[in-house]
Amino acid sequence: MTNLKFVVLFLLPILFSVHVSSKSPPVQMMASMVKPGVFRHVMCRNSMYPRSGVLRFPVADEQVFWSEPYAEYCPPSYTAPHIGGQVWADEPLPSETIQPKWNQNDGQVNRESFHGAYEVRDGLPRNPIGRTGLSGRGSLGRWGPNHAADPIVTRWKRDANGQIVANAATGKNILQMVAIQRSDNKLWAIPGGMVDPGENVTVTLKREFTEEALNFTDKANMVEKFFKEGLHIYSGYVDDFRNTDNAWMETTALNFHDEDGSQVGQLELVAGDDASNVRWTDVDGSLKLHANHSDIVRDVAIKRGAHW
Ligand code: RP5
Repeated sequence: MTNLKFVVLFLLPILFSVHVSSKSPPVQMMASMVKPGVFRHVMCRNSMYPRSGVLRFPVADEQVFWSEPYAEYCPPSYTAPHIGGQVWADEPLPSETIQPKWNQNDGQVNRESFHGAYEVRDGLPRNPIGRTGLSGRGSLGRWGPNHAADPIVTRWKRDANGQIVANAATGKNILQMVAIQRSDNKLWAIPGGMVDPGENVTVTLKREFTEEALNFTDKANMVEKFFKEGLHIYSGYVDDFRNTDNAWMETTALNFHDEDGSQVGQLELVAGDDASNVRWTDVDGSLKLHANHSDIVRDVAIKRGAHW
């Protein structure tokens, strides 16, 4: 066999298969890393800002990072009128009298980002990921990071006999999670919510789940006990459709797992607060959720050795 024939028949197929299996991770895998300078947000670009007639200034993938020159960049400024005067919202900025303490705890308000110190330009904090096509606060209450907490409550999928169900292709057991349907964008999501000023994240996780997925159940003791042991999944930026150049969502996500399905796995789910629906949902790679919640859930599946 000539050298050329050897290369064509044997070496090229091997090289090609290696190339295919070691290709760069798909976009959704990148999303879970959410590293400034690497991750480019998607949900908060090139769209109409929710519940407004304000169109974001166009930002292409290669124009996201602040380090990339974009001389024509001229985003409209928008802060939703309904947040004015709310106790959960900051005062308008820039201001000659008000000076928030950026990048630290400002009284009861946590203005620290999980991604390190963010820049402050002309008196306003700058989105650590990059351009969103909109300045101002949009409908977010805080300038800079708006901290949320996301509880991913899971159990194993079981058949009518109570046996755990595995996926036929991967052989791995299938997880189910509690998902709510958000009333604002109608997307299914982890039942998370905002951390109140001075509130411990562990309290937010429990409170939001009880409000949105149980509609204030009378099983408070059981929920209290169940939420004692959480597995940390993610802390960082959320690719939320409300983000702007000066205000953005960050979250702390923990997984609470009902191994034998005897605790929260037994409770009747009732949608409450700003959730219009709630249900147990099978966890797998086809799951489409609000913001980058699917990436967070994928990490739960990986950590639990479950099917994805
Ligand atoms: C997402 O929005 C967070 O991950 C969290 O799930 C949620 C918090 O906002 P609200 O549901 O309180 O509007 O970005």
